[in-house]
Amino acid sequence: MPEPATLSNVLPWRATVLTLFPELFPGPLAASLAGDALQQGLWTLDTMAIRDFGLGRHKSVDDTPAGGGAGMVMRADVLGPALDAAIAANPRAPRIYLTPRGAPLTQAVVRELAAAPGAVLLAGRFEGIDQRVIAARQLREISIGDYVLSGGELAAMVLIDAVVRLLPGVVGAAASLNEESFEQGLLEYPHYTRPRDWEGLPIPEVLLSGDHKRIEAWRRAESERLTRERRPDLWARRKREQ
Ligand code: 9D3
Repeated sequence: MPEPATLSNVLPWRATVLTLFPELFPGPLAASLAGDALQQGLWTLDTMAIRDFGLGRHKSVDDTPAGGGAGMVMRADVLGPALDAAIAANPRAPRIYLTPRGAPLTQAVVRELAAAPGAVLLAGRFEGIDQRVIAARQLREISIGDYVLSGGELAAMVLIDAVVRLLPGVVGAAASLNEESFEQGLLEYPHYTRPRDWEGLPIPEVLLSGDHKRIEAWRRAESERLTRERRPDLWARRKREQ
C-alpha cells in the first residue's frame, strides 16, 4: 500500500526569492488561501536581499550598460554570489528570472513548477540583468504578460500564488476539477446566486428550471460565446473533442 501524502512525509514547496525589496514579501501571499497554506507548512518563503551582496561602500548592485544606452543593468559580480546563496538554500529547485522578455507564464508552466521541489526566483529591477548571469546560472526567463511592471516582485508573487493553489492539500478536489474546464480552453460561464430578483434583474430562467441537461447546455453555450468574443486566440485552439 502506498503511504498517503502527509506533512510528515512530503517536503514543503520552497520559494527562495532574490529581490532588492524584501519588505514587499510575503505581502498578499500572507492572506487567504496561500497564507493559510503557508501557516500550515505546505510551502515556505525565504527572501534574500540582493543589497546584502552589493559591492563597495555604497553596496552597489547596478552599473551603466556596456555599449551605452538608457538605464542601468544589474551587475553579474553581485547577482552571481546572490544566486549562489539562493541556490545553496534551495539546490534542487528550478531557477527563474522574472523578466518582461520571458516566455509566458501559463497554467502548463504553473503545473510544471508545482511538481518541482520549489523555485529560486530572481526579481529584477532597472533595465535588466547582465546576460552572463542568465547563461552561467541557467536561469529560465518568465514573463507574466504583455504590460510593463516596475520590477519582478509582483510577477514573482503572481507565480507563487498560482503554484501554491495547486499544491496537494491547498484547495479541494472540487476546485481542481473545475480547473479542467478552463484547461479545455473555454472561459467560465456567468454565475448567479440569490436573491432571485436584484434591482429588477432576474436570474436566467434556465438556471431555476432544475433541468440539468438544459443548464449544462446553456452554460456551455455561454462559455463558447464569451470565448469567441473575448479570446479569439483560445477559440481558434480550443479542444474540439466530446
Ligand atoms: C524599455 C525596455 N523595458 C522592457 C519592456 C525595460 C523594462 C521595463 C520594466 C525592464 C524591466 C521592467 C520591470 N518588469 C519586470 O521586471 C517584469 C515583468 C513585466 O514588466 N511585465 C510582465 N512580466 C514581468 S516579469 C518581470
